[in-house]
Amino acid sequence: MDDSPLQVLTRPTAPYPDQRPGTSGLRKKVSVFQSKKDYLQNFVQSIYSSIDLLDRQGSTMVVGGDGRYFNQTAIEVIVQMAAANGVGRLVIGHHGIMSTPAVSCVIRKYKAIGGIVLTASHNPGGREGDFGIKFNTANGGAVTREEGTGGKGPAQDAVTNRIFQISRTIEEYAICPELRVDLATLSKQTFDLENKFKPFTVEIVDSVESYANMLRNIFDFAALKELLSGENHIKIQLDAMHGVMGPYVKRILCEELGSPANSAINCVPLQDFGGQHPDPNLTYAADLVETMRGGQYDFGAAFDGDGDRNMILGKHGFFVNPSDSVAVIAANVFSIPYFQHTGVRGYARSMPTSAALDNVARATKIELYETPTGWKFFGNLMDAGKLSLCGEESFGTGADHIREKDGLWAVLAWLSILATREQSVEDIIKDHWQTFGRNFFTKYDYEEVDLDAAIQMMEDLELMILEKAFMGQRFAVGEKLYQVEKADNFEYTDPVDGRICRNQGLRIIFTDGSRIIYRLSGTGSVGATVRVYIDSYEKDPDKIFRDPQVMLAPLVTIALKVSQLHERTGRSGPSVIT
Ligand code: G16
Repeated sequence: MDDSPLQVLTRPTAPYPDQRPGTSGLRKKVSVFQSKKDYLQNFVQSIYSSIDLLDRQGSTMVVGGDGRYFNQTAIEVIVQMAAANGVGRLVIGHHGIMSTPAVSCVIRKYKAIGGIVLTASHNPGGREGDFGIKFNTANGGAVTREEGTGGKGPAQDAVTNRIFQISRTIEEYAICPELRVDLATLSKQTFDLENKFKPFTVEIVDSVESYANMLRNIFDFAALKELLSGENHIKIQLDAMHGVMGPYVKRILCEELGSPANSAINCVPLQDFGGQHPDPNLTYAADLVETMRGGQYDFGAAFDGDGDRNMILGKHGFFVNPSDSVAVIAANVFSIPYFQHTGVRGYARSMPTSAALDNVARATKIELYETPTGWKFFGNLMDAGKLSLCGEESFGTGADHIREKDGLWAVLAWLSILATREQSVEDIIKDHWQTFGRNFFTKYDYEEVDLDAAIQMMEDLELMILEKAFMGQRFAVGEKLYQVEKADNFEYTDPVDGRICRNQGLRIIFTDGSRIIYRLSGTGSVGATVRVYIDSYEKDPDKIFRDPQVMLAPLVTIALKVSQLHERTGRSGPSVIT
């Protein structure tokens, strides 16, 4: 290593108006980061500047990404700017790769002041794809969009607002342009800088090991090993979709728990995810669904690009709806040793997620929180000791062991339940519906819709459903009759800090409890993604096994009619149906 101290430079820059973080960080096309001068540098400087200099100086931060195109380039810049901004130590994943849950785990393990995660999650990667960057705070959780806040209280100080405000007025950034870091070697690298700060250290770590160690303390690995490689072992198929999860799946499921090597597929992280959407749903993980239909495997799962999402499948491709998944884990919570030790403090789901979890909470007399979309709302509750287990319809499931949703945790939770109950996935779900009733759920996603048309539709829809006359309105479709009981724009008062979050989704709730919800996604990068969620409860044993699309067809008809979604957006159908 060169002994001469590295130069620290301050470079002039000009602000961009569009660096407001969305539901989960700043997500844009790679070309935006590449073609707009200092676009990345501006945002990274805004992150560092949002942290008090006193807290930043000599601090530890974590950096990792899902390995997508531009990951390495961005890490080089982040490292050079960390050194110039007084950060004392960076802990970085080997080759710059670290799953989102592992970043959360490593931030907590190293007691870092935060971390930078480079991912656009389930959005496609590659030169033509998306890139993303988000900041996680010391609790290991992401900071996200603070839309619709009440304007009073802690929201004004929220980190995300600070980052955005700084990005709008930024004039310069600090960087050590000559600093070169070796991401390929597990090592500790020290750099002397020609400024007042102490030497700057970079540690390249094996994040798989830290993460695996955490899981060993949550689950009964001996029981899981018996399930996966014992005498009566089950056969599983896990699809890492060429995202970050490959090395984690290989090490934990195959090497440690003994599942055969061919039970894990697409395990080599690729910069473009093999040209696919690394999104674990029925549309984008269709190959896995097809394989599972063959009946050769008892259990299947897929992960997204950064490993926080999961999709669970049973034999013959039996689909576990994510809203049901968290409810089933809740009903079987004591199959997981972690919860035996900690007990269960509370459950939570995002508002559009079906109310399946509510049924378990009610039956077990455990508090249930209904939050806006965005994992950070769960993090607040967890930090306050109010929440143990939570989930979202968007294929996110997790617990208070970290502050991100956790795909592999969800898989091990399910495998723990299979090991305890010695039943198939399908039987477990069907038993669950028989016990608690079933919340039929579907989601229609309309991706890359014209932004203005989508915003106008939402505005008009809001005006209409908030009219007094809409209340009590009846809708008849075939034999079914629905009457509106309540319609609003969902508003959340955080029970921890009293913060009010408004405009979190338009809801139409009918007298039988069925719901239609409309939201604009905060994670897309092109135009708008309109999401329509439908949830309807059924406890009649003769009906609970029916096809959700058939059961929910009347509500879908109403949802499209009320919003005029197709007419307003020029679409004839959704891009993805869950
Ligand atoms: C993020 C958030 C989730 C949210 C999801 C979808 O997940 O962490 O809480 O449910 O986006 O958000 P939207 O409906 O606004 O697109 P991820 O996996 O994309 O980071």
